[in-house]
Amino acid sequence: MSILNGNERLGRTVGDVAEVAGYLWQRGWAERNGGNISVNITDLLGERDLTRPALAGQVALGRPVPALGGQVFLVTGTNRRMRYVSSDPMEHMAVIRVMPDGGAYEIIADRIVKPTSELASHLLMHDHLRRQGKHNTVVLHTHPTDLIAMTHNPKFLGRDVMGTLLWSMIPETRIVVPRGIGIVPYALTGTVRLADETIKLLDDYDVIMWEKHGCLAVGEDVIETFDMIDTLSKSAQIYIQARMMGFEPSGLTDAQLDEIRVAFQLP
Ligand code: 2HA
Ligand code: ZN
Repeated sequence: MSILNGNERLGRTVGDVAEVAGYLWQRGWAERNGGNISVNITDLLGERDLTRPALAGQVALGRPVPALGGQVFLVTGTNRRMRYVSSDPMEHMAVIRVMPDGGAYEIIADRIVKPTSELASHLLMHDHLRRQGKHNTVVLHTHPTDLIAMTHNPKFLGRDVMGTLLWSMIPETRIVVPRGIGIVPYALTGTVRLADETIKLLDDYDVIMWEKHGCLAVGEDVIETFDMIDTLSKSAQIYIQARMMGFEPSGLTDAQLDEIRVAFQLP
């Protein structure tokens, strides 16, 4: 029986993931199999689904994730295209359960879709967030063209430089991405090093840029994580268009940004 049968809350979450996967494709942020999404769905499942038998053997994790023992995740499948996740989500997503000791996982959904190549790093991030007591159940990684382009200029890679510049393009960005963006220096995709460098920034930021690669956001739902990246991209577009018109945009002043911070009770 399908894991979706009669589970309205899970059905809604899968629908949200499909909706966002479609946006990522339409935006041109998800070429081929670019990007991946993972959602902790444990709280959406009843006892029967939480304990349903595995479809295949356990797969060991290079680094254990002890805080995730018994937790169940919906994750995009390895080599699967976002454009097809959008049109047929459960054919292109895996449902996995972490073993009680956090040292391995098993696939438990109706058919064997193998999880994203970035699964180990997604799980390390979920493990960190859970140990911090955060309610962030979603990790979203995508390839926004405008934001990635900015990471090719060393002048934007200093601490809080890019985040502050993007805040200053439009008030909405200060409000929707109140903690700004962290920058992880270039590291090979899929590596524990990239995950570790990202985790170091997760206490301070909800959105993190991976230099010359992409963007990662964590949040309480997948729509919210998309909205943060979408808003940053809007700011990047304003910056780029001003530059294309031949001038450096003046940006909101520090006093104007501070006024927004106070008015909206932002951190
Ligand atoms: O899954 O985007 O970073 C494809 C990627 C790897
Ligand atoms: Zn990527």
